[in-house]
Amino acid sequence: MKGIFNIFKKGLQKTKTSILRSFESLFSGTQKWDENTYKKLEESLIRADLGVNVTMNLTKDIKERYERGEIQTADDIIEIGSSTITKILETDNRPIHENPNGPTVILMVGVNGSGKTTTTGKLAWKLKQEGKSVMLAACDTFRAAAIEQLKLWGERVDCPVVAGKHGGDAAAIAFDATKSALAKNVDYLIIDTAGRQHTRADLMEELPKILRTIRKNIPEAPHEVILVVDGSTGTNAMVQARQFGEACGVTGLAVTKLDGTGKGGVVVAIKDEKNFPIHYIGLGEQPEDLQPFDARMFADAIFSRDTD
Ligand SMILES: Nc1nc2c(ncn2[C@@H]2O[C@H](COP(=O)(O)OP(=O)(O)O)[C@@H](O)[C@H]2O)c(=O)[nH]1
Ligand SMILES: [Mg+2]
Repeated sequence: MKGIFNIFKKGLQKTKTSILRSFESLFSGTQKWDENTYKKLEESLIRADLGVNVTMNLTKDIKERYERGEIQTADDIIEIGSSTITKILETDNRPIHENPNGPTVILMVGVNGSGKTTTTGKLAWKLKQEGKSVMLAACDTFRAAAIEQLKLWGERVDCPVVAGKHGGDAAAIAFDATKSALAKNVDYLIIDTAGRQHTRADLMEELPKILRTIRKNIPEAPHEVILVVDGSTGTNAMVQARQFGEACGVTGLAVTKLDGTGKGGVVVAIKDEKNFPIHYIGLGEQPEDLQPFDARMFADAIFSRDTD
């Protein structure tokens, strides 16, 4: 457990720094706090990407407690921040569903560059570590390098990849992959798709087509539609969660690239507004850098002040 916590802590170092700094700055002057103090706190919480709603609620809470004389040191607000954020993050999470009657089909969606293919590879590795059999489907036929990238992950993780040609029909590959997953009786089929934007009508239309062909073979599939958002884009990740949440029947979230950025606060903002189950966070590009989302560990990693 200590090992995983250290990965979290290392990955979320910059997020931690930006949030802690905003709390500690409140104690840098010796004067009594006033409206200006709270305004500064609000500004820094917004800058830490916690979102307007969380920022307002947290500031109000801190203000009320300060006025009741309950806050003396930075540790007191860290405690309040930590428990508030843990509560938000803890709500309604669950592991990914497992279909007991055959392949569990997971569809990965998100904008270009968000980390879908990498997360697909990392998730395959994780499932294989758990002793499951996994098949991948390269349904991003739009970008030339995407098929090769997924095949490389297939080699690395040692699982079969169903792929077609660059520019080919993604729905046809999804059809072949579901058929093959049934025939080989694999535990998981993970379908990587092309990055889509609302402005790309052709890519947005491709998704319903993929869904239709999957369901010809496995009527209740996909069992999960995981939206992959790039956490390092801060509030942009929030926008992606809003747009895709409505358009794609998203069932859960993976937030990538939380290593080496100060933007982890956006996970709190997304959870507070959308309340998607957060399944995984990405803390790097290696197979073991996909971590199951653990609300308490996430909050502890942000708020722990020890330096080891
Ligand atoms: N540091 C870091 N890089 C990541 C992470 N996930 C993905 N990447 C990188 O982000 C880039 C885009 O990822 P990719 O999976 O190709 O995105 P896709 O277009 O959504 O399939 C690649 O260079 C990945 O190696 C992560 O969790 N941390
Ligand atoms: Mg990709």
